[in-house]
Amino acid sequence: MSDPGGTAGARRRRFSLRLGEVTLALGERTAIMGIVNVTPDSFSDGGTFLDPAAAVAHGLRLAAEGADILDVGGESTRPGARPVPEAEELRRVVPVVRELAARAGVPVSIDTTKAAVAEAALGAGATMVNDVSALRFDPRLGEVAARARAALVIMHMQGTPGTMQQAPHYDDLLGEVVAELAAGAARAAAAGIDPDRILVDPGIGFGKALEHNLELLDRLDALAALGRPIMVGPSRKAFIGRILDLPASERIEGTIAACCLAAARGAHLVRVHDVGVVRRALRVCDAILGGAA
Ligand code: HH2
Repeated sequence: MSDPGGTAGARRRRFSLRLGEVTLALGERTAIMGIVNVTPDSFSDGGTFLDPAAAVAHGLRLAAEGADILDVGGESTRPGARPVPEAEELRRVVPVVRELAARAGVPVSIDTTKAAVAEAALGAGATMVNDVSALRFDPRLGEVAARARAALVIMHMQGTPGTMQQAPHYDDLLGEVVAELAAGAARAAAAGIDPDRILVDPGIGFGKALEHNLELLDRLDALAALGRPIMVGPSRKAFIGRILDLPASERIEGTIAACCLAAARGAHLVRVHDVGVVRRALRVCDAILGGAA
């Protein structure tokens, strides 16, 4: 599609992201990461996909609905969540990653903060690591991702899931988030990860009050200063529930609104539970923004 005003290029820089055998073009249209939570306690779908066969079927459905990447996680990071022992997390995610990597036809990401879990998942066919701690929790995780030549998502979180929502405070929200993401990207590069394989994420809901989440989404383009693709995960989160006074199961329209706004503010990749409806909404947004529908 033509871009007479050059606006789409100005809004979103183009990147190509290597994920194993697949090269994902980022920036032309908004890419989607579909969420596969193999957990009993995730905030919106805990327990639904704890059975490996149900998780695999769900992942295959999300891929058929248009997910560009599937993100498999075995530990909830919702506020106050209990840490999951490594052996249990391995037991939950590895069989699901193996099946999806073989059958889904799209790259698989592992959502973990633990090096041992990442290592096993990468061995089972994952090509991306989504670390909500930005390499703060497990010093070995960077090395593991580097050795496997995996892509790495560096996400911003103030504190830890156990305490992060108690009293989030920032003197300069955007400045602090950008600086901490830059520090995370530097840790990744020091661990040997190719800078071309790093993505950044402001961590919606991770040590953020309502007004912080709203400002981060509205000013997402500030993250472009980091020179890396921008990922964002607003899906069904509490800030939407606060605005609409609705439970997680009824936050789809709010999720779509947040994803469309994020795309217009420069997001390359959105991480969502409801892939089909978000895909359709983003096709319209991307057409308006001058990218491929
Ligand atoms: N949000 C969640 C988990 N992982 N990763 C990135 N990069 N960005 C996010 O915003 C993000 C994430 C929380 O959502 P969910 O996985 O649905 O819930 P839970 O952590 O309760 O399993």
